[in-house]
This record gives sequence, C-alpha cells and structure tokens, in this order.
Amino acid sequence: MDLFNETRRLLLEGAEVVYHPSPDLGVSPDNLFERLREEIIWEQHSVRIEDRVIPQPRLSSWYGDVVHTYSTLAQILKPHPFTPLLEMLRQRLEEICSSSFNSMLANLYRSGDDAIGWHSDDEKELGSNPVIASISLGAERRFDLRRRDDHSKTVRLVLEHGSLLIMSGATQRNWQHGVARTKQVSGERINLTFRLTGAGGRKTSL
Ligand SMILES: O=C(O)CCC(=O)C(=O)O
Ligand SMILES: [Mn+2]
Repeated sequence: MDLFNETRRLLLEGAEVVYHPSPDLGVSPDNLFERLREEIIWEQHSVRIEDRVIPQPRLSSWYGDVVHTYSTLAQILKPHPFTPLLEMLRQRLEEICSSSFNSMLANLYRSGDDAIGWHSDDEKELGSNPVIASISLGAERRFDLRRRDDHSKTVRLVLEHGSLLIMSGATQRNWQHGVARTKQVSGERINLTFRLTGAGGRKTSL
C-alpha cells in the first residue's frame, strides 16, 4: 500500500504528516550538515528516572529567541540565540510551512547506538495542534510512528539526507514517534525540529 497521497501527505488517521525528500533550504544538504556539525553547541543532556540521572543517548541543543528557560526532569536549559544560518533556515521553513517558529531543538545521533524513545511533542507550551518542522541531515535513519491508543498501528519511514518532515494538526495528540537504535547505521545524523513555543518548554523523553 502507498504510504503517501500525491501531496506527499502520509495517509494516517488522526494525523497530518507531510514528507518532502528534497526541499529547497537555501544551502545544499552536505554544506548544511558540515556547518551545523561545527556551529551548533552540542550538549549532553540528562533525564531523571525515579532517583537516577541518565544521559540521553544523543547530543542536543536548544536554540531560539524565547527568553525563558527550558527544563528537563534533570536540568534547566537556556536556549542559545539563533545563528545567522539557523535564522535563515527558520525563515525558509516559515515560508514552506506557512507557520511561525521561534525555537529549535537540535539532535546529534553520533552513530546507530544513539536514539530517541517513543514520545509525542505534546508539551503544553506548544499548544494543542503544534506544527513541527523537522530537517534530517547525514545518515539515513528510520523514523517510527505509532498510535497512542493502539501500539500495533505502526508506520516506518526513512528520513533521507536533506529531507523535511512536517507534523501538524492532531498528530501529537494521537501518535507517538521515535528513532530506534540500529546496528545498520554507523554514520552521524543531525536532526533539527523547529517549533513555536509559548511560555516555556519541557522535554521528558529519554
Ligand atoms: O530525530 C528525529 O527525527 C526526531 C527527533 C524528535 O522527535 C525530537 O527531538 O522530539
Ligand atoms: Mn519529537
């Protein structure tokens, strides 16, 4: 069965997910990967699970022009200001998505051992129907989606180098997503998710 209709919209009940394999981001994907690898301040963040503090299995960093701080269970994170390159990408994505973005979470998956567990981007500060614009660069990784109320309904995509995935509407209310560990990938992958954040942010997924 085709996963997409002709507008590259994923055919998922209760979700709006659009995949663009090669959007015009104003910079080539190779160049973007190299510059972001250098320029982003990659940090090791941790989450608290019961009484243990566990490092996330990836490096990450928050950027944005929102002056408040972000909190995880284990630490308070202050976003870095957008660089000119990130500001250019933000504006480009605003045009493509016809939406506003004021913050961005960057993830660096150093190898197939790095991952992000099942979660929804449903922090209250994102509002009820957030638009999440997600750029993938570097190694191709599998992106899984599953229904929150029926985990047997699972869809798998491969996010290609230079691609853009847009999740909007009720997607975060009805579906979870994640990037699983894999032995088949050894290269690095960068993921940027642009969001519109209100009065603060909270990340709790491992
Ligand atoms: O790496 C990805 O494609 C997804 C990252 C993600 O879901 C997140 O940071 O919330
Ligand atoms: Mn997410």
